[in-house]
Amino acid sequence: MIWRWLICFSSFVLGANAAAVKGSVVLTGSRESRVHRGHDFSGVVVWLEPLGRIQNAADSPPGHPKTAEMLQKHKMFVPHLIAVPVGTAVAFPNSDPIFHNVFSSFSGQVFDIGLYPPGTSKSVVFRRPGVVRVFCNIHPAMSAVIVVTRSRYFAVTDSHGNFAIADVPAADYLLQVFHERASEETLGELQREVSVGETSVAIPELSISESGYLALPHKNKYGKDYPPEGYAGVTR
Ligand SMILES: [Cu+2]
Repeated sequence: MIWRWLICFSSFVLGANAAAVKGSVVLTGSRESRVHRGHDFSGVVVWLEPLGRIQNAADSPPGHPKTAEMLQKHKMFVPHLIAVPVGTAVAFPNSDPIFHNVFSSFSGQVFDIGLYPPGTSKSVVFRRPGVVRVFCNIHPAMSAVIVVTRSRYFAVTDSHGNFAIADVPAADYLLQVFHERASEETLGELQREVSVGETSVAIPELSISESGYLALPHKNKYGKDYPPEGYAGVTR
């Protein structure tokens, strides 16, 4: 009995009973030309939430790096979207010759790391799973999304819409999807259970509609409209 347990444990630690989960995403009904003309299907997050007894082990694998980076460059966050597991410290280096700020007032995680000068960086640790929309209090056009997943088994689609989650331990999972320009209802319908064994799993193509999406202006960190440029000494 002890030997059987040891073999099972070793298999998990060494990743013997693990496989890749792959698939692709298609975006439809988009108003963005890079999507409907350029067929750029990047930026969709796909992740696997373990179901059942493997959950704790799969959520806390040894040696997993818990840092990530989102640059501030040319008055943009680069990349616009990242996905990280819970507990990750995300650094926001300021690569511009001007001051920037990073804040979020959305439910995923509320924070404000203040104004900081060119060539410096500040970090935030994301301790709760959820979708965190990130802004700069000076530049209203700056926005980004950080998807904090409960599980480490996630991927973000490339420009072709392809994703691949490597080394997923054999178990049953709930596949979940996030796309910035899709409704919660649309994303909810894409959820499905996935059983992972010793061979790769191919997920049937995921079609995500952007129809009905409207980008709304956000407020500054005080919950108010951004002052117009030039007003009260505001320069951007
Ligand atoms: Cu800024």
